[in-house]
Formats: sequence, C-alpha cells, structure tokens
Amino acid sequence: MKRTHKAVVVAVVIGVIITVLVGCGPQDQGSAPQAAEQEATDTSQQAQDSEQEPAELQVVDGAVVIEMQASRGRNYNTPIGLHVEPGTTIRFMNMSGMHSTTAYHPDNGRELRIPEGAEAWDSGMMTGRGQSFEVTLTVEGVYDYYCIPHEAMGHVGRIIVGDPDAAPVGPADNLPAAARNALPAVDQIMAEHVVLP
Ligand SMILES: [Cu+2]
Repeated sequence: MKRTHKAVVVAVVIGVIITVLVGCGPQDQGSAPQAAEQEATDTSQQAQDSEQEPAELQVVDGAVVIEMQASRGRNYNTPIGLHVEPGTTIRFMNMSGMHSTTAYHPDNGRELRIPEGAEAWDSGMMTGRGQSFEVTLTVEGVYDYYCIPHEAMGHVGRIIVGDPDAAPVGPADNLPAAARNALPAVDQIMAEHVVLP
C-alpha cells in the first residue's frame, strides 16, 4: 500500500513538471501570429495603392481639404501626402470615426517633425462628421502629423510646403512601425503633389 501511494505521488509530481514545461513553450512564440497579421495588412495596402487613379487637389473656399476617414477597420487621411505653396490653408475634415490632426512637435510631447519656427497644431478629438480644423502653413519644409488614437495603426500624414530642402525631416525611426511605413516619401510627394493612402 505504501509503495502504491508513493508511486501515485511521483506520478503527480512528474505530471505537474510536464504541464509547466509544455505551458512555457507556446508563450515564448506569442509574437509570431502578430507578425503574420502585419504582413497581411501590408499586402492589402499595396493592392489598393496600385488601383488608385491619379489624385486631384480638393479645394473648398480657398482651403485644401484633407479628409479623415474610418472605413473597414482602417483609419486614414485622403490625401496622405500633399505638396502645397507657402501660405496655403489646409482644412482637415472629419468624414467618419474619431480622429485628431496633431503635429509632431515638442508642444504636443513628441519629437520635432515640422520645420523649426513653424507653429505646432493639435485639433483635439474630432468626433462629428463634417467637423473641421484649419491650419495655414507659411514656413517652407516638411510637416509630419498624426492622429492621436490611431497613430500606432498608421494614421499619419505628410505635407510639404514649398521647398522640402528648406526644412528636411529626419528619419522616422522613433515612430511606431505602421506610422513610419505609412508616411509617403518626400520624392513621391514632390513627383505627384497629391498622394492617396
Ligand atoms: Cu485617426
């Protein structure tokens, strides 16, 4: 009887050890499915890009319009890249979802990604359809901005005012990967002037 009891205890202890060891395995590889999801998103993004027609500037009451959209789990601005002349007023127009337009600037707690001497902006949360926020950009150079709730999902944009070399923007290494990947290259914006997401 005693031997049987010991055997049961040993079996239970071995069982616990095996459970612990097996339990650790899958946790170590927890990041793999996320990477696969990210790739799938990137591929569908590229497919959409190739279907886009040449974009035109939308001007309303003298202001160049950038529409802020939420559609099918994506949050984005149309256009995402824009080249305008100094003194142009940009009207950010909320079309769906909840967004902000916020300059990468120390005033907003972020690194400087607009020309030195240019005024920072932050719309705060825009919740209603048709709600808008305007900025007039006078200092030449490259302006990067983001949407506070969706930056990590790649909801960002880039505006070039006049000559990009007047105030070039540094590498986007410190931004979330999706934001970094979504920003159109300066060369592409200068070639196309209006870049769709
Ligand atoms: Cu957003």
